[in-house]
Amino acid sequence: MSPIKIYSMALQDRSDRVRWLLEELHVPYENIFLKKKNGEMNSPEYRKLNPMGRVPTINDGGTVIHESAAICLYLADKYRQVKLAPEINDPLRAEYLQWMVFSTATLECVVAKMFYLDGKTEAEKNFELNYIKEQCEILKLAIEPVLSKQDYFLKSGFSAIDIMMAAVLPGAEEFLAPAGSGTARFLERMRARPLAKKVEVFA
Ligand SMILES: N[C@@H](CCC(=O)N[C@@H](CS)C(=O)NCC(=O)O)C(=O)O
Repeated sequence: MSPIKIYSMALQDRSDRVRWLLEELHVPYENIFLKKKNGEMNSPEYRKLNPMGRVPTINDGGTVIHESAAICLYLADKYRQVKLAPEINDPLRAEYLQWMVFSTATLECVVAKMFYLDGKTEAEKNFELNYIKEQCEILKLAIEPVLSKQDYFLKSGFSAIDIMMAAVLPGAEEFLAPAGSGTARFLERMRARPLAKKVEVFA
């Protein structure tokens, strides 16, 4: 069986969570780094895999998927013997799906705004930062009660959700994970995981 191909620009784009999950699942993969400057994101061959010219995309023996959360849902289910996803009939499955979708659809939508502050005037930056801070206070209402009472998002233990969340949260860590919070302790725990270090998720 040929290894799963991961298309990305670098180790630290949104492919980080896919690579980390594959490591935790002990599944071989091949990195294909696209050079944006050379137009490789927009080549006709790549557009066939991802019509938007974005990353990550995986090709698993002809099964092609983009959207990092969908990729992680697919992989954790496909290799379910490793138990990084609750089974379909497990009562925790609903919570699992909720957090997996939350990680990109709700959390990353806010966190990603931190990456677009460059080039803005001071006034625009302050306006934007106030908005992000306000939104993070709302996000914390969902996240912090969970992480202040348990080590992982699911009470059953480490799962694919923790990978998704740990890959996204650091982008707005100052607002989402103040010192002493359950979220800060969670990130510390995730940063210590050998396979996260191996694939340089937190570099
Ligand atoms: N929601 C998508 C977002 C994908 C996305 O926007 N990826 C960025 C890189 S992290 C990208 O490809 N940007 C296009 C570019 O930089 O040209 C996911 O989670 O996979």
